[in-house]
Amino acid sequence: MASTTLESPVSTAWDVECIRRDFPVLQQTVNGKPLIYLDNSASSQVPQVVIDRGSVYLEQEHSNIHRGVHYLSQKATTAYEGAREKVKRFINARESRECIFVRGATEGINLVMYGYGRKFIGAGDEIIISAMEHHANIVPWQMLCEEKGARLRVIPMNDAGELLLDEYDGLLNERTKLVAVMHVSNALGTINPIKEMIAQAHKYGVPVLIDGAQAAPHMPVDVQDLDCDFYVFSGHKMYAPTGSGVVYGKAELLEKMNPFQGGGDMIKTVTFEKTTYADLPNRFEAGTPAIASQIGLGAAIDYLDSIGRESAAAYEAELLRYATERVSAIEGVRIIGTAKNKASVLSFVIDDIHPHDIGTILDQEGIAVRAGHHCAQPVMQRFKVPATARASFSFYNTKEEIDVLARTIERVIEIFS
Ligand code: 7TS
Repeated sequence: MASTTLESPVSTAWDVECIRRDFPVLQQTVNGKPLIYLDNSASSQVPQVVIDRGSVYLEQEHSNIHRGVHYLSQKATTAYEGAREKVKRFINARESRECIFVRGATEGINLVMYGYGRKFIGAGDEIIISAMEHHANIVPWQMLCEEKGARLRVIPMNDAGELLLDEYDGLLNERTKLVAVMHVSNALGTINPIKEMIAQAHKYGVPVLIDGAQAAPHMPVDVQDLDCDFYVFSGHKMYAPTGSGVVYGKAELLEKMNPFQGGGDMIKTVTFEKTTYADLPNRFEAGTPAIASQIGLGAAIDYLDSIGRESAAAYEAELLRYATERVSAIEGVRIIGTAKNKASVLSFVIDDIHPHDIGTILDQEGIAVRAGHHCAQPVMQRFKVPATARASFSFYNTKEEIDVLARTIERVIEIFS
């Protein structure tokens, strides 16, 4: 079984050993074993070029942005705004001012909740989310519903972890004021048909927010082609440092929204009587932002461009197919999330063994997976499991690592039998 898949044309075209050399963290051992890092959905690792870009900033450019006429401030501002240009190209936004820098997807969704939701959603209105959302795309909307007397509606899913689009159709109506759905599920791996879902919502004039935290690292994203109204993602899941992230919003919507936070850099004029706000994107970036992290995000985008996003995605698809084949063949293992269209996530449970025990034994072998509810408790409830073990892949993982994962899962079962 292994030999046929190892000879696939995609895997031979992708020089994974060369790619791995770009990531210093992967060169270490854990518990005396080579690190096998399969927790990429939580945070991916950072390549040397991104680390180096951060060092250059800290060694030669560190200064506050936008406010200074002096040399260093101008250098920092140029680098920070340069990163915004890279983000614009990365997601094909019309204009860079449509790309707001935030700390991550969570802050991005909260920004839209405060700025758009609190202004435009009221009593009796409805917000549609899906049954597979991360808590980051549930809780802010629940808070808004509670505050405003609005109602949260939930698109259900089938046993494979695919959204029921007929049900979605039935939920859309003249009371719907926003649809907020994830592009790719962090707990199940499902890739949702968001382009169709966005078009469907637009028939009712309803704007759509896409939580792209698990999509941006794994597939090309074109916000104009998708025609989404908002798209949010985190840098630390796409090879950049923590503290970086983006809210894309259509300019005409961002222009109408309330600011998220008040403070420096987001104003035009301030008197004690009245403040006027800055233009986009500054209006949504109060205070000193995570300058070093966002510059790192720009460097991570350059890195992804340099290795080829399409080839990386094809290699990751092959890894997922191989891992699914190997792990699902083990007796007693049940895969949670078997959608036809999936990306980079393999969640599983083993009869009578708690996922935390699986995670602990895997760790002893140097294998990093995540065990828990993955901030998606409703998904766990839907599949009637307390938690899952989750292996999540990146283009720097190998089939040999998946072989070690599969063998170690077999050992876990032996230990507990
Ligand atoms: N949305 C999705 C789909 C996510 O997977 C996550 C984080 C978030 C939002 C929140 O991102 P943050 O960067 O603001 O924290 N998901 C995970 C995970 O699956 N394991 O750890 C974090």
